[in-house]
Amino acid sequence: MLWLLLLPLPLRAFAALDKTFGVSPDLVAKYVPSKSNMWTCLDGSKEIPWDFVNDDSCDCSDGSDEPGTGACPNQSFYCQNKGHIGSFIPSSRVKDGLCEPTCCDGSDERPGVCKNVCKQVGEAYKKKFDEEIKLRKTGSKIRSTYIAFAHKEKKRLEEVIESSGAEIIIQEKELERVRAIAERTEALSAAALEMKQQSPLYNSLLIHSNALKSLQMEHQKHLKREKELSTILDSLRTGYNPNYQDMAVLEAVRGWEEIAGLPHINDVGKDSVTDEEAGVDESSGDLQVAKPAVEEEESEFWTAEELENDLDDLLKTDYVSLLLEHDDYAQAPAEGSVLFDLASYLPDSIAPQYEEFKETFVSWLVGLGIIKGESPSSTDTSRSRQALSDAEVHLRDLKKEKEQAENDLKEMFNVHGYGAEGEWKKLDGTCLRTDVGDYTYEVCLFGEAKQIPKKGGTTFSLGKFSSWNDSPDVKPGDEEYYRKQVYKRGTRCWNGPERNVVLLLSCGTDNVLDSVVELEKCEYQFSGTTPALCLPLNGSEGKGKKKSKDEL
Ligand SMILES: [Ca+2]
Ligand SMILES: [Ca+2]
Repeated sequence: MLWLLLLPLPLRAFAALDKTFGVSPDLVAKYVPSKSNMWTCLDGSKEIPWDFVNDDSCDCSDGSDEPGTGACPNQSFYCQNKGHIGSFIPSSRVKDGLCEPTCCDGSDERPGVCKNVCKQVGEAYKKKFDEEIKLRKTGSKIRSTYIAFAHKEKKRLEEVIESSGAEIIIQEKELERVRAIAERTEALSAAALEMKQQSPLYNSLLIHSNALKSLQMEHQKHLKREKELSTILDSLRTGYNPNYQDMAVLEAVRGWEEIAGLPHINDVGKDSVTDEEAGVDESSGDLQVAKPAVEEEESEFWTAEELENDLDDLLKTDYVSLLLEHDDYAQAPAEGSVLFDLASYLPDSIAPQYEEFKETFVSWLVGLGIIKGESPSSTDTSRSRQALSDAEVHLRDLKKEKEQAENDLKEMFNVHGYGAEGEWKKLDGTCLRTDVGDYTYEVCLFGEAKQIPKKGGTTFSLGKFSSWNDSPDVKPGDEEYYRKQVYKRGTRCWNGPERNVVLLLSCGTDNVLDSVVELEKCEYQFSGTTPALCLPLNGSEGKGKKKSKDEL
């Protein structure tokens, strides 16, 4: 009797609509009536007559009774799109009078309203899909060479780490040994130097030097005094009153004029004298003092000018170095010296051992009275010091090399670095360029992005590599993660922020930069392609595509 109450059925408009119309393929099996011709809403909340399904009136609270009409809110409608791939649209777009582009079969509207274009759409899609497959095939082959490169590089780095590690151990021992030699040699030399300084020649040289320094000081004092005196005499000469007939004054003036080579003050201005005095230096300060009579040795003596300019340098001589130099010089041809020069005849490889051995050997010879007690010369000191600093530099270089290799290796198969498969390592430092307007834009992967003016001018840094896709909703290591690189901290814009770049990448057979746009002031977006993003077709992505193709 109850069903009689529900009789005003004929009012329902789409009674003829297929019950599975608009049902997603994986739910079709659930759209069958019960024996009593009833149907249960998908959420199990209610049982309704089978006729109520797709009757354009919402009966189930979950809306599942209206898959093919827009009667229930927030539902999905499935277009079968035969000849292409099925798709879902919001049920509100069903029979709204507009042809939904994703429903190429036109099933979202009444028959005859929208044309079925699935054949054309499907063909175009297939063509594009095949092209993509081809691109991916070629690209992934290149990508696999990148991965191979990373493995080779990994092996190389491991070898570097191992060999430099072993070398470091050896070099550390070597450094210890060389340092000990250097310290011993230096200690010996200090004692030897003290002895050398007892040399009468050295002591005499110091006395000469001191005497010369004193003489220079005295000389300067006298020059100053002479200058003051000449000033006094000059003013006497020009200022005295001849009318007083003071013979003492006149004599002084005459005497001064003679020494200084000046004309008599009373004759100045008279023609007769000027010729005679013309060549004379009038500057009384620069006196030509009587020259020494030792003519034959004149060339060896210093001129006043040399005394003035060069004496200081001479007095600055490092007498200790001079002493050591002299010692080497004097020692060279002397008896027993072949011992000290032997090192220069030895191959470099055994020279250090020789140096070490020499001390012992010499002490034996001294002990046996065969040679006089001598000590290594300054060349020994500088040589052992050089060996020490060479060893230090070598060790530092080895450590640097090892550290660099370790860091590179760490980044190699790192999702944050060169990718889990190392596929990006090959591109480290690869520079991509493109011209836009008056500029060439360049990005060196994992390096720096630049804006280079074509007609000359300042090149701006647009930022240095900072990270892969830094959006919080992208998981490091996902394909999406590697589709974006961020370059930050470029040259600051005038009155603005630092320039930065977002590089968007997609699969392509070449590493190229396709476009550059300035999204906002100083914010650049570069787009390009790279084989590093062409995942192999048998990967998860390839399977997904195949599946959708099977659905055709
Ligand atoms: Ca209904
Ligand atoms: Ca529509």
